[in-house]
Amino acid sequence: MTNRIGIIGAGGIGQAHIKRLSGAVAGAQVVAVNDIDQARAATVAAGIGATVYATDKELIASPEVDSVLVASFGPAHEASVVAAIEAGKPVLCEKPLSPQADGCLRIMAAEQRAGRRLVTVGFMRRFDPAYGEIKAVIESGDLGLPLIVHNRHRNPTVPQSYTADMAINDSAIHEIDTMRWLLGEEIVSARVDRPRPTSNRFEHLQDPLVLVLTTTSGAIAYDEVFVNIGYGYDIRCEVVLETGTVALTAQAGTERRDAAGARHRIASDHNDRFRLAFLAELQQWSDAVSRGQHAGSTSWDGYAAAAVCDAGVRASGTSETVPVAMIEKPAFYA
Ligand code: ISE
Repeated sequence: MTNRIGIIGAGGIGQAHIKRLSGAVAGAQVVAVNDIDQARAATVAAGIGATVYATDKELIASPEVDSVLVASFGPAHEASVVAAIEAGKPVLCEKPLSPQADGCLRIMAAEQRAGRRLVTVGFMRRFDPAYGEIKAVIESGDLGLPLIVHNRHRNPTVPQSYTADMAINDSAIHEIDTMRWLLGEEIVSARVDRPRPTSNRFEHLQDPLVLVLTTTSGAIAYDEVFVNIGYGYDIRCEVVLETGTVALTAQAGTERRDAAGARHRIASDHNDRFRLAFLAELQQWSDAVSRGQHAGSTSWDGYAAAAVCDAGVRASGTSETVPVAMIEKPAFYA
């Protein structure tokens, strides 16, 4: 059975997903598009022969739509995700599930009322083969316990609309989820260190910043978030364990060597760097929808990440270590 998908949000990430779903994901078809910008929705829909819907609610209610992919602006996610849950339709929501933990709690409440897991959160790094190898090394126990993680999250640039909080709840949220997933434990506190900012930034941004996370067991994860580094999209992660380390290597498959030296290509953006991860994520989600099952990260994962973001945002601009406030994990998400 083909999984007929409605896309809410036809901006950059929405269009990238449409491209992937239209060519490289088996058993999936984008049949409907909605965007706050009607003209953009019409152009994108015309390119793939999909129907345009004036509102997210109409798209969700349409009988031609089996499942929904939410790729709109973060603060708009909650309303669309809750509507999809209430319509009984599986939904893949881009991160953040909601920029604040409160919004995620309301999503979890709606899902529990519906009585089945319908929400998957777009934490695509969980599908990256190299991160998967790091997880396998940690879980093997061969190098002992993980003690410290050094992360680097570098973007070439961001638009002026990128707010200060987004360094945490739109960018660092990837490392926050990755740390929970790799280490298999929750994050209990957050602090934000503020080095001298680059002059190549918008005045309203602290760029770079270093988010310092502590886990239940006392492991510490550092996350350098530098969203205007200029040279490319550079994601790094090194885990320090008791008797060794394991890290992502340079992502390019080849290295060029010539009279000018040795060098390799650096990814341009997240679609480039996480190409395989995005494809694997979409394929797993679509296959699960077709089988009437849930797969991948849950609303709980979206909530736990948002709770850490809340602490990180509160810690920004202070030198405080802010505890992460979380509810007990409901049995529904066990
Ligand atoms: C963006 O929304 C993403 O999800 C990218 O993966 C991330 O690197 C970037 O910082 C975010 O703004």
